[in-house]
Amino acid sequence: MRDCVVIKWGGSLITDKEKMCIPDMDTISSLSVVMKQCVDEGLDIILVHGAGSFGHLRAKHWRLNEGLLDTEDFTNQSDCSSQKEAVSIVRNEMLTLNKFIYDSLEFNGLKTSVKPPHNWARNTGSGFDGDISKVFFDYQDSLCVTFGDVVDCDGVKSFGILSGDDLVVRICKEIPNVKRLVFAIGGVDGILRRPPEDLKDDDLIELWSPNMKFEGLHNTEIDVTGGIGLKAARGAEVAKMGIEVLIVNGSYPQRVFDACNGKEVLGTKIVA
Ligand code: IP8
Repeated sequence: MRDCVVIKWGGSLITDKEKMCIPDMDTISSLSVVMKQCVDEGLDIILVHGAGSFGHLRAKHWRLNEGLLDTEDFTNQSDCSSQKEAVSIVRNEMLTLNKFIYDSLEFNGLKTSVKPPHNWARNTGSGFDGDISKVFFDYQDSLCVTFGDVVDCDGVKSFGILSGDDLVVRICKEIPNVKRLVFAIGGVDGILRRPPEDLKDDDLIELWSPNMKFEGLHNTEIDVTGGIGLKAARGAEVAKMGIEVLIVNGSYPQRVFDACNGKEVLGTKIVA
């Protein structure tokens, strides 16, 4: 059996996070080349991508992470006037972002199989309901891709945001041959001791375990999910299962390749 690597492309890496729905095509193309090289090296790859400016900005405006709210306290947007409309627009935005990624992977010769979570997952957090082994049945024949999404939820909540960081935990748990999990993130080399703006030379934490503190950057103005803190916590859950977990700067294709292939690389290794 080939080794399987689960990789998360962070939303801030693959989109322009300040401007609504603009992909970073250069980064998407260079990461797609790396995925092809990894498959050629003999790895099964499952790709999970974040939302960046395709999901977070509108989801934040309509507080979709809080579920259906009994309040009129929203400002209408020119193309959206209710939370329910926002749910379907954000789902479409995620499909649009995914199509850029799908096209780029296929262009590089990868047979790609897309699994939009709103079609198969329910509820949020890493304990969400969804049959991973059934949905990802073809991961050994195709490069399977899924992404953070708005999913239906039980009860009055009605819907919520399922982060790609939660999806990776369950994929690592339920796909039998996962050897490592790689978070390719934007703008930083890994987990930093202090926020990037106050950074000193030796502030990259090369080995991180949950008892270590750090002042992670989480842009709550923009993000409806958990930023680097959620990645660290979910990474630790996965490391506990005996799977290698790395966070690397996704703007350096060689680092992403080395991380996926278990070579020494600049970044943060997470241990349980
Ligand atoms: O960027 C968020 O997914 P993430 C999904 O992986 C939406 O946390 C729709 C905001």
